[in-house]
Amino acid sequence: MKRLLSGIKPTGEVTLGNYIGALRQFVEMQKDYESFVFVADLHALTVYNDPNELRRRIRDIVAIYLACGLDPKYTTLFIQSENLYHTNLSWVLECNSYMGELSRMTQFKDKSKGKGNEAISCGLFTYPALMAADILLYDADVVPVGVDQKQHVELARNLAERFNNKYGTTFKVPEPIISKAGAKIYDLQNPQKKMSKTDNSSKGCIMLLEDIESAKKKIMSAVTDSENRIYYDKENKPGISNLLVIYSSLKGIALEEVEQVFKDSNYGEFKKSVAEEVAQFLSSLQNKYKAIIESGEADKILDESNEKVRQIAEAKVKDVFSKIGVGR
Ligand code: AQP
Repeated sequence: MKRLLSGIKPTGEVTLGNYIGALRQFVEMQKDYESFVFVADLHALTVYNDPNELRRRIRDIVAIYLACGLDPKYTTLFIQSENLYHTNLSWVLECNSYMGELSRMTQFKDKSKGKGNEAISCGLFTYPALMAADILLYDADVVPVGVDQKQHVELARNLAERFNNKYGTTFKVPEPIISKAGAKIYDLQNPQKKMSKTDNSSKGCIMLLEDIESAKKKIMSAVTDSENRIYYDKENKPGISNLLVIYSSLKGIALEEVEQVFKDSNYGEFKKSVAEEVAQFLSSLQNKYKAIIESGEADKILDESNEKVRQIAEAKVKDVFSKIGVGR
């Protein structure tokens, strides 16, 4: 069976964008792959986090994974920092990465824009090598991600090929999987910009654990255009197109079908339906999340996974160390 690997980093509260662009795919694909899904907590360290907040968000992501439908029967869930081999391999891959290619990473360019060198952590620059280690440690065949992460998976492919050429076949070369619809959910107030965890306080971002009434209000006040006709046109109608994608993803029906349903509706009616759909989705998810938090089942699941991921990663790092010549 082919392997799937992906994760979410706890830099803020998990958003509807994370769900539609990534998490939903993990759930849909888990029965067809041997799945590994983790909390990318070491990736959160590229910026400062309050340690208590960070710890709470890590636990929340595990509970959200389970509440969204990741099933430990099919998916091995784990926390990145609990398997130290990630950082071992990351160093080796960093030493095989070039300043030039890391400087071309769009996320690095975006996140460091306007900041002086003293304000940008080296981790922000090198974290794609850690992400490559996350993927290559497990010989992942596929990595489902939102479109913003595609470039990093491509770097992982390049690093795998480079290492294999230098030292002999060691790593599987992974494929990114980008969902056709919903690969990028946009900010509700600025539909040119990605809905992002780091903008959690904004009116443009819906969080999975957010108060339902507040989420509905955000949909109702989403920025649209003045045409008052509902159809998908990403260039000229980014706000309405974003709402169409959100509705179609949550409802599990094609965009064309959604356009048909709302062809005679006005924006007010359409937004109300989207708000209801989002509310229903969030309310069901939040009920499951609460039950999981109260049951304490997440810790048991993580403890059981740890030995499995450690064994896989240890074997890979030993192979790498032996090939590059470190140790005795
Ligand atoms: N708005 C989005 N639409 C579709 N997919 C998205 N993803 C993130 N935002 C959207 C996908 O979610 C997965 C996990 O994201 P991440 O934790 O690696 O962080 P990120 O890509 O940097 O996304 P965020 O949420 O915007 O975090 P911050 O604000 O910390 O940078 C990835 O597969 C991502 O593509």
